Amino acid sequence: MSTRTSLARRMGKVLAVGGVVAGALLATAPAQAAEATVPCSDGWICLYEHRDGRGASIAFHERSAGSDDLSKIPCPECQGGGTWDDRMSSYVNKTSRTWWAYDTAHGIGERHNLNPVDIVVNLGSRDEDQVSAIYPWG
Ligand SMILES: [Ca+2]
Repeated sequence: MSTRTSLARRMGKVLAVGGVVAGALLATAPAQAAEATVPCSDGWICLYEHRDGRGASIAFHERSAGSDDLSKIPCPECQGGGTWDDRMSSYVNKTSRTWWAYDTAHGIGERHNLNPVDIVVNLGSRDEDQVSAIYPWG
């Protein structure tokens, strides 16, 4: 509990400085990433590279602004490297807010509502690997 809390605090500090945070800290736990229930701390929305919370992950704090352009966030842990653009396939939203995910950077294109939820939600097959921007709403 204290470890997870301090991790969240540290990531929150990074967020406050950089605006966004890459999920390297969460992604370095391969043993946990393979489990059906993926750890995601309260107050965070966690995005996953693959369905069922598998693969690399990235987390945004509920007080952050999200990301206007996920191609600006590197994902060295992702399959083939690259960035978080067109990567997300599942998520857990442990914030109190609905988040908006867009298929195109800068909030353009099709929007998906990511409502608060404690379990991993897979995007539809048509929507996975499409998200390019994500913002908290409300
Ligand atoms: Ca896209």
